[in-house]
Amino acid sequence: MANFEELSNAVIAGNEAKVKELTQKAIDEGVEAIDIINEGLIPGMTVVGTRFKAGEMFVPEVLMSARAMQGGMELVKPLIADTDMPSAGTVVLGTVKGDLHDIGKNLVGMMMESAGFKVINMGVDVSAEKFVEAVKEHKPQVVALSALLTTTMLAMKDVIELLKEEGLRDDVKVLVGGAPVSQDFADEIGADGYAPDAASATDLVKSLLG
Ligand code: B12
Repeated sequence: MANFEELSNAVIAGNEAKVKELTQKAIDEGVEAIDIINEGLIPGMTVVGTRFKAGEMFVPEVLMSARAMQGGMELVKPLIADTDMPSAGTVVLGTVKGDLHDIGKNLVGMMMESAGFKVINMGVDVSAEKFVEAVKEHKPQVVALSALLTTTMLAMKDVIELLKEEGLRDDVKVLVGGAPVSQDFADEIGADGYAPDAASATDLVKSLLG
């Protein structure tokens, strides 16, 4: 009988070796890959999100948990047919043009992946044109934009404007974040949502997609 709680705890502790060991053990015991994900890995990461939001866990620990979770995911993923993968939706994520900060953006991506979203991580210094291309190619439900500079946050507006010009604005929810960004700014540029941290960002995506 698989011990899902022990697996969750190993994710929370950020212990990648332990997560891999317990995941492999569960696989060997014949536990369904989907159950390992839904009952072991994701609940662990959910606790991490809650603790991070409450200020009880910090960025380095969250990164370790996310890495541990991904270690487990790598073992189970090949066992699941693509169509069976629980996908909550697709998110195109990137840091806007002119901006090279990616630590927070990657954290947002990892949390969203941990919550079951497919994340297309476009990297840094991504132009509005590239975001639009990605929307055409991947047909995501959400476009998530990150900016850490007061000078580059304006590029978020460019992405929204270009989505409008291309007639794609109504197909996606646009989410913005990063240290200088606020709810007021999000409203001003016509974004659908703003979140102050990675855990809230994941909650927001879930609620936007209802
Ligand atoms: C690390 C860092 C760098 C690193 C980046 C490395 C990397 N790979 O990311 C390096 C050294 C490269 C760098 C360069 C520069 N930096 Co710098 N940098 C920082 C620093 C210290 C930390 C940023 C960080 O990673 N924080 C930790 C993460 C986890 O937090 P976060 O990014 O805020 O992300 C969280 C939330 O904002 C949110 N979030 C983030 N993205 C998104 C997206 C969505 C959709 C949502 C919903 C939420 C969300 O969730 C995240 C997790 O909870 C900040 C200071 C600070 N306190 O922010 C300065 C800071 C951002 N940098 C600054 C500056 C000025 C620069 C430079 C211009 C410096 C220079 N003169 O060359 C260059 C610019 C380069 C460029 N073109 O981008 C200034 C910006 C000032 C301003 N108001 O514009 C800051 C504020 C420092 C300061 N006080 O002066 N920097």
